[in-house]
Amino acid sequence: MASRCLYLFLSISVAVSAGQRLHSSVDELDQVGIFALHRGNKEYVKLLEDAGELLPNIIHRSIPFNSSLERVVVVGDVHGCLEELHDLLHKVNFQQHRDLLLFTGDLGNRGPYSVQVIQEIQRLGGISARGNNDDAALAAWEAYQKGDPIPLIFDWVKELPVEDARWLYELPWSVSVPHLNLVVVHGGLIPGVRLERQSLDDIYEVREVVPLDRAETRWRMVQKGIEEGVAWASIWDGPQYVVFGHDAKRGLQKGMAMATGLDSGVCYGFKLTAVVVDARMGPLQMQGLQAGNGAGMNGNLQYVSVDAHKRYA
Ligand SMILES: [Mn+2]
Repeated sequence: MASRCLYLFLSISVAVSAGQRLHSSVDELDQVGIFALHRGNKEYVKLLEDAGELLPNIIHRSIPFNSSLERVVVVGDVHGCLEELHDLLHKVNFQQHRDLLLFTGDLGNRGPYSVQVIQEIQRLGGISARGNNDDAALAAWEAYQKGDPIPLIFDWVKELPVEDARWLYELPWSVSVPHLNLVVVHGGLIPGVRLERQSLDDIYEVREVVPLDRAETRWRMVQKGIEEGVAWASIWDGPQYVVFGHDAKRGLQKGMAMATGLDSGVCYGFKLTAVVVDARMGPLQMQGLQAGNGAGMNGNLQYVSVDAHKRYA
């Protein structure tokens, strides 16, 4: 009964309509049963039918200009590593009154403090893009509310209070800071496609793309495990500067024209990384044809990393 009320509550409080047909794909790095499959998956579609379409009110969030904003601090995939998040925020001297705090998503799973990370980000006023693991955690949370079994990796969602689950439901697929020409997503963007026309699955899933035509003007996400492609960020030329996560295998990706990859694998015992953008130096733009050194771009990007305390996964 309680969970029925909860579903009603959620379906009323969350606006419907992505205006986009979602297709299915599987993240082979997340071998956790049906919860690694998301909105295109039949099981999940059933859940959506039961609960209404659980899309956030705002799919692409945009942060308005604020003259007191001095820096944007974008943190890579935290994966439940709360201690390292504290270390990193201390190292960048995060100050809530002047810094905008953004995250590339995948806040929980693998590390030891998933619930606490989700609560700490809210306490700090942080805003996260939605990761595939965040979406899968929501599916697990829903299943648990219904009394269905959930995979061990999602055991932490049993401790996730409803207000924190609601916050997760509202995670947007992208967070933009238009006056800095900056957009934060979890996976990436398909080159040549406007942000609002991107498939929602692609945004939190893509790592590699393949060309759709010989001239390489149009691209799509690879079929994972079937074909090989190139890192989408290596051919992304804007218009926005994209900061993303989701690619711990490649690790920190800098030096590209218009994108930075921040997943430096903290839960695997490597590093947690942030990029600090000086908000007073104007929009992030390519520096003519010589672009390609993201670190030097306008001099307004600074990378800061801390070591993992241990290997968690
Ligand atoms: Mn991911």
